[in-house]
Amino acid sequence: MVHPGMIIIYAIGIFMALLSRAFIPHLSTWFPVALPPQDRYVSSSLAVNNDHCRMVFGAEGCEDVAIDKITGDVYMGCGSVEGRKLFYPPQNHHVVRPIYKQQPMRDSVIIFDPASEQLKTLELRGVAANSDLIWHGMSVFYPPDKPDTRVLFFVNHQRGSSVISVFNYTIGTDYLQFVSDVISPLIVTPNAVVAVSETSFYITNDHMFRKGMARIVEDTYGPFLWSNIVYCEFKAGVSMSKCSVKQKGFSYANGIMLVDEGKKLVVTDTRLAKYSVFNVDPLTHDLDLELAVSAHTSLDNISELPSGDILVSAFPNGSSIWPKIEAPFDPEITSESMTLLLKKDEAFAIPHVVFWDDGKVMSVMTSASYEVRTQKLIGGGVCAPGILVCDINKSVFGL
Ligand SMILES: *[C@@H]1O[C@H](CO)[C@@H](O)[C@H](O)[C@H]1NC(C)=O
Ligand SMILES: *[C@@H]1O[C@H](CO)[C@@H](O)[C@H](O)[C@H]1NC(C)=O
Ligand SMILES: *[C@@H]1O[C@H](CO)[C@@H](O)[C@H](O)[C@H]1NC(C)=O
Ligand SMILES: CC(=O)N[C@H]1CO[C@H](CO)[C@@H](O)[C@@H]1O
Repeated sequence: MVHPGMIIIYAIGIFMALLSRAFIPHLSTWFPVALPPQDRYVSSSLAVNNDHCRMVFGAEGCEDVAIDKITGDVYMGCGSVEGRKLFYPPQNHHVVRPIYKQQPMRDSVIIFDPASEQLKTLELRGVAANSDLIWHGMSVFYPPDKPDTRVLFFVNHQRGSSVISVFNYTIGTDYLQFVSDVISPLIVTPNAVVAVSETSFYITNDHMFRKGMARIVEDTYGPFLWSNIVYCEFKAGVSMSKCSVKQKGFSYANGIMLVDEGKKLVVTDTRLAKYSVFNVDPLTHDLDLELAVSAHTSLDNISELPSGDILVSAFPNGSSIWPKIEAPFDPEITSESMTLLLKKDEAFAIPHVVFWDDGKVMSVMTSASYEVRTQKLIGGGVCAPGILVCDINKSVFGL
Protein backbone atom coordinates (compact mmCIF):
# COMPACT_ATOMS: atom_id res chain seq x y z
CA MET A 1 0.00 0.00 0.00
CA VAL A 2 1.27 3.45 -0.82
CA HIS A 3 1.26 5.80 2.13
CA PRO A 4 -0.42 9.15 1.27
CA GLY A 5 2.68 10.94 2.63
CA MET A 6 4.79 9.17 0.03
CA ILE A 7 2.65 10.47 -2.83
CA ILE A 8 3.22 13.98 -1.54
CA ILE A 9 6.94 13.29 -1.36
CA TYR A 10 7.02 12.06 -4.98
CA ALA A 11 4.99 15.06 -6.07
CA ILE A 12 7.38 17.39 -4.31
CA GLY A 13 10.32 15.54 -5.86
CA ILE A 14 8.96 15.85 -9.39
CA PHE A 15 7.96 19.46 -8.77
CA MET A 16 11.42 20.31 -7.48
CA ALA A 17 13.07 18.56 -10.40
CA LEU A 18 11.02 20.53 -12.93
CA LEU A 19 11.54 23.69 -10.99
CA SER A 20 15.29 23.25 -10.81
CA ARG A 21 15.50 22.72 -14.59
CA ALA A 22 13.57 25.88 -15.37
CA PHE A 23 14.42 28.26 -12.61
CA ILE A 24 17.88 27.39 -11.32
CA PRO A 25 19.08 31.00 -11.48
CA HIS A 26 16.20 32.17 -9.27
CA LEU A 27 15.94 29.17 -7.03
CA SER A 28 18.40 30.30 -4.41
CA THR A 29 16.24 33.25 -3.50
CA TRP A 30 13.32 30.90 -2.74
CA PHE A 31 15.10 27.88 -1.34
CA PRO A 32 18.60 27.57 0.06
CA VAL A 33 20.37 25.60 -2.65
CA ALA A 34 23.25 23.21 -2.24
CA LEU A 35 26.34 23.95 -4.26
CA PRO A 36 26.42 21.43 -7.10
CA PRO A 37 29.31 18.97 -6.60
CA GLN A 38 31.37 20.55 -9.37
CA ASP A 39 31.28 23.88 -7.55
CA ARG A 40 32.30 22.34 -4.27
CA TYR A 41 35.96 22.60 -5.03
CA VAL A 42 38.63 24.09 -2.88
CA SER A 43 41.82 24.06 -4.82
CA SER A 44 45.22 23.83 -3.35
CA SER A 45 48.06 23.64 -5.79
CA LEU A 46 50.35 22.48 -3.02
CA ALA A 47 50.11 19.43 -0.85
CA VAL A 48 49.97 20.41 2.82
CA ASN A 49 51.62 18.36 5.59
CA ASN A 50 51.17 15.03 3.78
CA ASP A 51 54.85 14.18 3.38
CA HIS A 52 55.33 12.03 6.51
CA CYS A 53 52.33 9.76 6.25
CA ARG A 54 51.83 6.02 6.22
CA MET A 55 48.91 3.65 6.15
CA VAL A 56 48.59 1.34 9.13
CA PHE A 57 46.87 -1.82 7.92
CA GLY A 58 44.70 -4.20 9.88
CA ALA A 59 41.79 -1.81 10.39
CA GLU A 60 39.68 -0.99 7.35
CA GLY A 61 36.60 1.08 6.74
CA CYS A 62 37.01 3.06 9.95
CA GLU A 63 34.52 5.88 9.33
CA ASP A 64 35.13 7.43 12.69
CA VAL A 65 37.98 7.55 15.17
CA ALA A 66 38.08 9.21 18.57
CA ILE A 67 41.18 9.98 20.59
CA ASP A 68 41.07 9.41 24.33
CA LYS A 69 41.85 12.81 25.87
CA ILE A 70 43.65 11.22 28.82
CA THR A 71 45.46 8.14 27.48
CA GLY A 72 45.95 9.25 23.86
CA ASP A 73 44.64 5.88 22.65
CA VAL A 74 42.50 5.96 19.54
CA TYR A 75 39.12 4.20 19.51
CA MET A 76 37.89 3.17 16.10
CA GLY A 77 34.73 1.57 14.80
CA CYS A 78 35.83 -0.38 11.73
CA GLY A 79 33.98 -2.46 9.16
CA SER A 80 34.46 -4.22 5.88
CA VAL A 81 34.79 -1.92 2.88
CA GLU A 82 33.54 -4.74 0.62
CA GLY A 83 30.65 -5.52 2.95
CA ARG A 84 29.56 -1.90 2.93
CA LYS A 85 29.07 -1.98 -0.83
CA LEU A 86 26.17 -4.38 -0.14
CA PHE A 87 24.89 -3.31 3.25
CA TYR A 88 25.43 0.21 4.51
CA PRO A 89 22.21 2.18 5.05
CA PRO A 90 23.99 5.59 5.01
CA GLN A 91 24.82 4.88 1.35
CA ASN A 92 21.35 3.41 0.76
CA HIS A 93 22.82 -0.09 0.44
CA HIS A 94 20.50 -2.62 2.07
CA VAL A 95 21.45 -6.05 0.67
CA VAL A 96 21.80 -8.66 3.43
CA ARG A 97 23.91 -11.48 2.04
CA PRO A 98 22.49 -15.02 2.47
CA ILE A 99 25.11 -15.98 5.09
CA TYR A 100 23.81 -13.16 7.28
CA LYS A 101 20.20 -14.31 7.15
CA GLN A 102 20.93 -16.55 10.16
CA GLN A 103 23.71 -14.61 11.85
CA PRO A 104 24.41 -10.99 12.68
CA MET A 105 26.65 -8.67 10.68
CA ARG A 106 29.50 -7.55 12.95
CA ASP A 107 31.91 -4.65 12.63
CA SER A 108 34.68 -4.42 15.17
CA VAL A 109 36.02 -1.96 17.70
CA ILE A 110 39.76 -1.48 17.56
CA ILE A 111 42.10 0.46 19.83
CA PHE A 112 45.15 1.99 18.22
CA ASP A 113 48.14 2.97 20.33
CA PRO A 114 49.70 5.93 18.52
CA ALA A 115 53.07 5.47 20.25
CA SER A 116 53.67 1.83 19.24
CA GLU A 117 51.29 1.99 16.23
CA GLN A 118 49.82 -1.34 17.36
CA LEU A 119 46.18 -2.27 16.92
CA LYS A 120 44.11 -4.25 19.40
CA THR A 121 40.61 -5.57 18.64
CA LEU A 122 38.33 -5.37 21.65
CA GLU A 123 36.01 -8.17 22.67
CA LEU A 124 32.37 -7.04 22.77
CA ARG A 125 30.66 -8.49 25.85
CA GLY A 126 26.96 -8.60 26.53
CA VAL A 127 25.75 -7.98 22.97
CA ALA A 128 22.61 -9.98 22.10
CA ALA A 129 23.51 -12.93 19.86
CA ASN A 130 21.42 -11.66 16.94
CA SER A 131 22.37 -7.94 17.10
CA ASP A 132 23.99 -6.37 14.06
CA LEU A 133 26.89 -4.00 14.69
CA ILE A 134 27.41 -1.74 11.67
CA TRP A 135 29.25 1.36 12.78
CA HIS A 136 29.20 4.95 11.64
CA GLY A 137 29.91 7.93 13.96
CA MET A 138 31.12 7.49 17.53
CA SER A 139 31.69 9.52 20.66
CA VAL A 140 33.43 9.07 24.00
CA PHE A 141 32.11 10.26 27.36
CA TYR A 142 34.36 10.61 30.42
CA PRO A 143 32.33 9.98 33.63
CA PRO A 144 33.65 12.71 35.96
CA ASP A 145 33.70 10.49 39.07
CA LYS A 146 35.30 7.44 37.40
CA PRO A 147 38.66 8.36 35.86
CA ASP A 148 39.24 4.83 34.48
CA THR A 149 35.87 4.46 32.80
CA ARG A 150 34.73 5.60 29.38
CA VAL A 151 31.26 5.36 27.91
CA LEU A 152 31.43 4.82 24.14
CA PHE A 153 28.49 5.72 21.90
CA PHE A 154 28.26 4.24 18.41
CA VAL A 155 25.85 4.95 15.59
CA ASN A 156 24.80 1.40 14.69
CA HIS A 157 22.94 0.74 11.44
CA GLN A 158 21.17 -2.53 12.24
CA ARG A 159 19.20 -4.17 9.44
CA GLY A 160 15.81 -3.29 10.93
CA SER A 161 16.55 0.25 12.07
CA SER A 162 19.46 2.39 13.11
CA VAL A 163 20.15 2.69 16.83
CA ILE A 164 22.75 4.21 19.14
CA SER A 165 24.70 1.44 20.85
CA VAL A 166 26.30 2.30 24.18
CA PHE A 167 29.22 0.42 25.78
CA ASN A 168 31.36 0.85 28.87
CA TYR A 169 35.10 0.55 28.70
CA THR A 170 37.60 0.35 31.54
CA ILE A 171 41.06 1.64 30.61
CA GLY A 172 43.60 -1.15 30.27
CA THR A 173 41.08 -3.94 29.66
CA ASP A 174 40.52 -5.60 26.32
CA TYR A 175 36.74 -5.63 26.15
CA LEU A 176 33.71 -3.36 25.92
CA GLN A 177 30.70 -4.04 28.12
CA PHE A 178 27.36 -3.55 26.36
CA VAL A 179 25.05 -1.09 28.13
CA SER A 180 22.13 -0.30 25.81
CA ASP A 181 20.77 -0.03 22.28
CA VAL A 182 18.95 3.27 22.20
CA ILE A 183 15.94 3.35 19.89
CA SER A 184 13.58 6.18 18.99
CA PRO A 185 11.30 7.09 16.07
CA LEU A 186 13.47 10.23 15.84
CA ILE A 187 16.67 8.17 15.33
CA VAL A 188 16.22 7.45 11.62
CA THR A 189 19.39 8.04 9.60
CA PRO A 190 21.92 8.82 12.31
CA ASN A 191 25.33 9.84 11.07
CA ALA A 192 27.30 11.24 14.01
CA VAL A 193 26.69 11.16 17.75
CA VAL A 194 28.11 13.31 20.50
CA ALA A 195 27.73 12.30 24.14
CA VAL A 196 26.38 14.86 26.60
CA SER A 197 26.35 12.60 29.66
CA GLU A 198 26.40 8.86 30.45
CA THR A 199 22.76 8.72 29.40
CA SER A 200 22.23 11.53 26.88
CA PHE A 201 23.52 12.59 23.48
CA TYR A 202 22.88 14.55 20.31
CA ILE A 203 22.79 12.92 16.87
CA THR A 204 22.58 14.19 13.32
CA ASN A 205 20.06 12.52 10.99
CA ASP A 206 21.63 13.03 7.56
CA HIS A 207 18.42 12.17 5.67
CA MET A 208 14.70 12.08 6.39
CA PHE A 209 14.26 8.62 4.81
CA ARG A 210 16.37 5.56 5.47
CA LYS A 211 15.39 3.58 2.38
CA GLY A 212 12.84 3.09 -0.38
CA MET A 213 11.55 5.38 -3.11
CA ALA A 214 11.34 8.40 -0.84
CA ARG A 215 15.05 8.01 -0.13
CA ILE A 216 15.82 7.87 -3.84
CA VAL A 217 13.80 11.04 -4.38
CA GLU A 218 15.67 12.67 -1.50
CA ASP A 219 19.06 11.70 -2.93
CA THR A 220 18.26 12.52 -6.54
CA TYR A 221 16.36 15.79 -6.32
CA GLY A 222 16.56 18.58 -3.86
CA PRO A 223 18.39 19.76 -1.93
CA PHE A 224 15.65 19.37 0.62
CA LEU A 225 16.21 20.78 4.05
CA TRP A 226 15.03 17.62 5.81
CA SER A 227 18.06 16.68 7.86
CA ASN A 228 18.09 17.50 11.57
CA ILE A 229 19.75 17.39 15.00
CA VAL A 230 18.05 15.31 17.69
CA TYR A 231 18.74 15.21 21.43
CA CYS A 232 18.02 11.98 23.37
CA GLU A 233 18.01 10.79 26.97
CA PHE A 234 17.82 7.11 27.83
CA LYS A 235 17.79 4.72 30.78
CA ALA A 236 20.16 1.73 30.62
CA GLY A 237 18.16 -1.41 29.91
CA VAL A 238 15.17 0.53 28.58
CA SER A 239 15.71 0.73 24.85
CA MET A 240 13.04 3.29 23.87
CA SER A 241 14.40 6.72 24.70
CA LYS A 242 13.09 10.26 25.08
CA CYS A 243 14.19 12.28 22.07
CA SER A 244 13.34 15.66 20.60
CA VAL A 245 14.34 17.54 17.46
CA LYS A 246 16.58 20.46 18.43
CA GLN A 247 17.37 21.96 15.01
CA LYS A 248 16.18 21.26 11.50
CA GLY A 249 16.69 22.73 8.05
CA PHE A 250 19.94 20.97 7.21
CA SER A 251 20.41 19.27 3.89
CA TYR A 252 22.96 16.68 5.05
CA ALA A 253 23.91 17.26 8.68
CA ASN A 254 27.01 15.22 9.27
CA GLY A 255 29.72 15.71 11.93
CA ILE A 256 28.63 17.04 15.30
CA MET A 257 30.80 18.04 18.25
CA LEU A 258 30.38 19.79 21.58
CA VAL A 259 33.13 22.34 22.12
CA ASP A 260 34.01 25.01 24.66
CA GLU A 261 33.18 22.69 27.62
CA GLY A 262 29.84 21.77 26.09
CA LYS A 263 28.70 25.38 25.75
CA LYS A 264 28.72 25.27 21.95
CA LEU A 265 27.78 22.67 19.39
CA VAL A 266 29.35 22.61 15.93
CA VAL A 267 27.70 20.77 13.06
CA THR A 268 28.76 20.33 9.44
CA ASP A 269 26.36 20.20 6.49
CA THR A 270 27.99 18.17 3.73
CA ARG A 271 25.59 19.06 0.94
CA LEU A 272 25.31 22.77 1.69
CA ALA A 273 29.10 22.85 2.18
CA LYS A 274 28.86 24.84 5.38
CA TYR A 275 29.11 24.52 9.14
CA SER A 276 27.13 26.08 11.94
CA VAL A 277 27.96 26.91 15.55
CA PHE A 278 25.12 26.83 18.10
CA ASN A 279 24.98 27.97 21.72
CA VAL A 280 23.74 25.12 23.91
CA ASP A 281 21.16 25.81 26.61
CA PRO A 282 22.48 23.72 29.54
CA LEU A 283 19.02 23.06 30.96
CA THR A 284 16.78 22.49 27.94
CA HIS A 285 19.56 21.39 25.54
CA ASP A 286 18.01 23.73 22.96
CA LEU A 287 20.34 25.09 20.30
CA ASP A 288 20.58 28.74 19.38
CA LEU A 289 22.35 29.60 16.13
CA GLU A 290 25.41 31.77 16.63
CA LEU A 291 27.23 31.50 13.31
CA ALA A 292 27.00 29.76 9.92
CA VAL A 293 30.02 29.67 7.62
CA SER A 294 30.21 28.59 3.97
CA ALA A 295 33.34 26.53 3.46
CA HIS A 296 32.84 25.90 -0.31
CA THR A 297 33.79 22.30 0.27
CA SER A 298 31.92 19.23 1.52
CA LEU A 299 32.55 18.74 5.22
CA ASP A 300 32.48 15.63 7.38
CA ASN A 301 33.62 14.78 10.88
CA ILE A 302 34.80 17.12 13.59
CA SER A 303 37.35 16.59 16.36
CA GLU A 304 38.54 18.80 19.18
CA LEU A 305 42.15 19.67 19.96
CA PRO A 306 43.38 20.04 23.56
CA SER A 307 43.42 23.82 22.97
CA GLY A 308 39.68 23.88 22.26
CA ASP A 309 40.30 24.55 18.56
CA ILE A 310 38.69 22.05 16.21
CA LEU A 311 39.57 20.03 13.14
CA VAL A 312 37.08 19.36 10.37
CA SER A 313 37.55 16.76 7.61
CA ALA A 314 36.68 18.04 4.18
CA PHE A 315 36.44 16.72 0.64
CA PRO A 316 37.92 19.40 -1.62
CA ASN A 317 36.44 18.00 -4.83
CA GLY A 318 32.74 17.19 -4.48
CA SER A 319 32.65 15.39 -7.84
CA SER A 320 35.23 12.78 -6.98
CA ILE A 321 33.76 11.43 -3.72
CA TRP A 322 31.18 8.99 -5.11
CA PRO A 323 33.41 7.56 -7.87
CA LYS A 324 35.94 6.68 -5.14
CA ILE A 325 33.36 5.22 -2.77
CA GLU A 326 32.11 3.04 -5.63
CA ALA A 327 35.66 1.86 -6.42
CA PRO A 328 37.45 1.80 -3.06
CA PHE A 329 40.29 -0.51 -4.12
CA ASP A 330 41.12 1.06 -7.48
CA PRO A 331 44.36 3.02 -6.98
CA GLU A 332 43.76 4.92 -10.24
CA ILE A 333 40.62 6.50 -8.80
CA THR A 334 41.40 9.04 -6.11
CA SER A 335 39.61 11.78 -4.25
CA GLU A 336 41.36 14.58 -2.44
CA SER A 337 41.40 14.81 1.35
CA MET A 338 41.68 17.96 3.41
CA THR A 339 41.65 18.95 7.07
CA LEU A 340 40.58 22.38 8.25
CA LEU A 341 41.49 24.04 11.55
CA LEU A 342 38.93 26.35 13.15
CA LYS A 343 40.24 28.43 16.03
CA LYS A 344 38.30 29.17 19.16
CA ASP A 345 39.82 32.67 19.45
CA GLU A 346 38.52 33.41 15.94
CA ALA A 347 35.05 32.21 17.05
CA PHE A 348 35.53 29.22 14.67
CA ALA A 349 34.71 31.60 11.81
CA ILE A 350 37.78 31.11 9.57
CA PRO A 351 38.78 27.71 8.12
CA HIS A 352 42.57 27.21 7.83
CA VAL A 353 43.92 24.33 5.70
CA VAL A 354 46.30 22.22 7.82
CA PHE A 355 46.34 19.08 5.66
CA TRP A 356 45.75 18.56 1.96
CA ASP A 357 46.43 15.51 -0.11
CA ASP A 358 45.55 14.74 -3.72
CA GLY A 359 44.13 11.36 -2.67
CA LYS A 360 47.27 9.29 -3.30
CA VAL A 361 48.11 9.19 0.41
CA MET A 362 44.46 8.87 1.42
CA SER A 363 41.18 9.35 -0.42
CA VAL A 364 37.93 10.44 1.22
CA MET A 365 39.37 10.93 4.70
CA THR A 366 36.17 11.07 6.74
CA SER A 367 37.73 11.89 10.08
CA ALA A 368 40.89 13.54 11.29
CA SER A 369 42.10 13.76 14.87
CA TYR A 370 45.41 14.93 16.27
CA GLU A 371 47.25 13.13 19.05
CA VAL A 372 49.48 15.77 20.59
CA ARG A 373 51.87 13.63 22.67
CA THR A 374 53.05 11.65 19.68
CA GLN A 375 52.40 14.58 17.26
CA LYS A 376 50.43 12.38 14.90
CA LEU A 377 47.41 13.13 12.77
CA ILE A 378 45.14 10.07 12.65
CA GLY A 379 42.82 9.79 9.67
CA GLY A 380 39.96 7.36 9.17
CA GLY A 381 38.16 6.75 5.92
CA VAL A 382 35.10 4.85 4.74
CA CYS A 383 36.92 3.33 1.79
CA ALA A 384 40.46 3.17 3.12
CA PRO A 385 42.31 -0.13 3.55
CA GLY A 386 43.76 1.10 6.84
CA ILE A 387 44.15 4.18 8.98
CA LEU A 388 46.35 7.07 8.01
CA VAL A 389 49.06 8.21 10.41
CA CYS A 390 50.97 11.41 9.61
CA ASP A 391 53.74 12.98 11.64
CA ILE A 392 52.91 16.66 11.82
CA ASN A 393 54.61 19.13 14.14
CA LYS A 394 52.18 20.36 16.79
CA SER A 395 53.11 23.96 16.00
CA VAL A 396 51.03 23.53 12.80
CA PHE A 397 47.98 23.29 15.06
CA GLY A 398 49.13 26.10 17.35
CA LEU A 399 49.85 23.60 20.15
C1 LIG B 1 28.51 1.68 32.69
O1 LIG B 1 29.25 2.72 33.27
C2 LIG B 1 28.45 3.69 33.92
C3 LIG B 1 29.37 4.81 34.33
O2 LIG B 1 30.48 4.33 35.00
C4 LIG B 1 27.73 3.02 35.09
O3 LIG B 1 26.89 3.97 35.70
C5 LIG B 1 26.89 1.86 34.57
O4 LIG B 1 26.32 1.16 35.63
C6 LIG B 1 27.74 0.91 33.75
N1 LIG B 1 26.86 -0.07 33.11
C7 LIG B 1 27.22 -1.32 32.87
C8 LIG B 1 26.21 -2.20 32.23
O5 LIG B 1 28.33 -1.75 33.11
C1 LIG C 1 37.16 16.59 -9.50
O1 LIG C 1 36.85 15.22 -9.64
C2 LIG C 1 36.34 14.88 -10.92
C3 LIG C 1 35.91 13.42 -10.84
O2 LIG C 1 36.96 12.61 -10.38
C4 LIG C 1 37.39 15.15 -11.96
O3 LIG C 1 36.89 14.81 -13.24
C5 LIG C 1 37.78 16.62 -11.92
O4 LIG C 1 38.84 16.87 -12.82
C6 LIG C 1 38.21 17.02 -10.53
N1 LIG C 1 38.38 18.47 -10.47
C7 LIG C 1 39.55 19.04 -10.26
C8 LIG C 1 39.55 20.53 -10.29
O5 LIG C 1 40.56 18.39 -10.05
C1 LIG D 1 58.38 21.64 15.68
O1 LIG D 1 58.41 22.98 15.27
C2 LIG D 1 59.06 23.84 16.22
C3 LIG D 1 58.83 25.27 15.78
O2 LIG D 1 58.89 25.40 14.40
C4 LIG D 1 60.53 23.45 16.27
O3 LIG D 1 61.20 24.26 17.21
C5 LIG D 1 60.65 21.99 16.71
O4 LIG D 1 61.96 21.56 16.68
C6 LIG D 1 59.81 21.09 15.80
N1 LIG D 1 59.76 19.74 16.36
C7 LIG D 1 60.03 18.66 15.68
C8 LIG D 1 59.92 17.36 16.39
O5 LIG D 1 60.34 18.71 14.51
C1 LIG E 1 38.07 11.80 14.17
C2 LIG E 1 36.98 12.44 14.91
O1 LIG E 1 37.14 13.49 15.44
N1 LIG E 1 35.86 11.84 14.94
C3 LIG E 1 34.74 12.42 15.59
C4 LIG E 1 33.56 12.38 14.68
O2 LIG E 1 32.45 12.88 15.34
C5 LIG E 1 32.10 12.23 16.53
C6 LIG E 1 30.95 12.93 17.11
O3 LIG E 1 30.06 13.25 16.15
C7 LIG E 1 33.25 12.25 17.52
O4 LIG E 1 32.92 11.49 18.63
C8 LIG E 1 34.48 11.72 16.89
O5 LIG E 1 35.56 11.89 17.76
